Amino acid sequence: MPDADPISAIAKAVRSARHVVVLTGAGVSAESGTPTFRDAMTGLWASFNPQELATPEAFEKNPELVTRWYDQRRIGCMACAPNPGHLALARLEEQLTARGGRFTLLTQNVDRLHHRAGSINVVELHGTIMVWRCTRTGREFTPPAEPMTEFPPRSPAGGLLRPNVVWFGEMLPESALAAAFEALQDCDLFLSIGTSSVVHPAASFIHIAKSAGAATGEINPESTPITPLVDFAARGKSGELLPLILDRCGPQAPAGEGR
Ligand code: BJW
Repeated sequence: MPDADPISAIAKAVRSARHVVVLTGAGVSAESGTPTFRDAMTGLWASFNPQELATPEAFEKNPELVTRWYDQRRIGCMACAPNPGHLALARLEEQLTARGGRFTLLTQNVDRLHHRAGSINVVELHGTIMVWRCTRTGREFTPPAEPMTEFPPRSPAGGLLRPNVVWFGEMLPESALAAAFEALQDCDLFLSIGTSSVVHPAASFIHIAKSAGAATGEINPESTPITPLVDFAARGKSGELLPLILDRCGPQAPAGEGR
């Protein structure tokens, strides 16, 4: 049953939690100017479906198109800065760990904005767009900050380079899944923030947290398939609501990019 004042209820739950697990999605980066996954197609890309481009089959069929799309998104992400939602999550981690608690940030985002905000214990479930890997050798590369000039890009070994992200039908990195399961089984508060909760396995994480006895909450302007399951549903933008939660959790460290 949703709480009448979900912001205060979430803040109260954070204050008393021993281990908070936060799952984030593209909505958390929306206020930084990066389009959400399902809103990503504008301009030249308007006629494409992101769900069709984010697949190994699309890359195999048209590596030039897929790598152009990812490189444009990579450059777009680098031009964005963490927003108050990212920064509030980093401060919450700092507060919780300072009092001997645990904070685990499971992110589906590939933009690295949580790292840039100063979050430390971040698990990248879907990889990152900032690292690319050779399809021939598996070797990873961090491309320079400028747009790529060759599509599809190639590694020095001559193999095609692809973004080090997880596409539909691919397994999540084993280490990320193991870290997520361990944290979910240990947590006493689970918050799902800025995700449509339609992509698995992340969309099922709430069930693991609930089985572990954790309280659960959601922050999103819209309701999602997990809304009926949560104890606290806060409707609104994470960049506005997370700073309010932080304010109600205790003294605030100075804001700014990084720590
Ligand atoms: C705001 C806001 C603001 C706006 N503040 N909020 C079980 C059942 C059914 C299917 C499956 C299943 N298990 C596996 C599958 C298949 C598949 C899947 O889930 N398909 C579904 C579509 C049905 N999953 C997989 O294939 C996964 N692999 C896997 O499970 O391997 C084993 C296996 C394979 C096959 C069969 C069975 C098992 C891999 C999933 C990889 C997802 N990869 C992507 C692309 C990454 C690279 C890239 O970015 O291009 O990850 S897809 C895309 O979706 C991306 C995102 O991380 C992910 C989630 O999206 P997200 O973050 O929720 O974004 P949006 O846009 O959907 O939502 C934004 C939300 O923000 C909205 O709710 C807004 O309201 C909100 N918002 N502004 C807060 N200011």
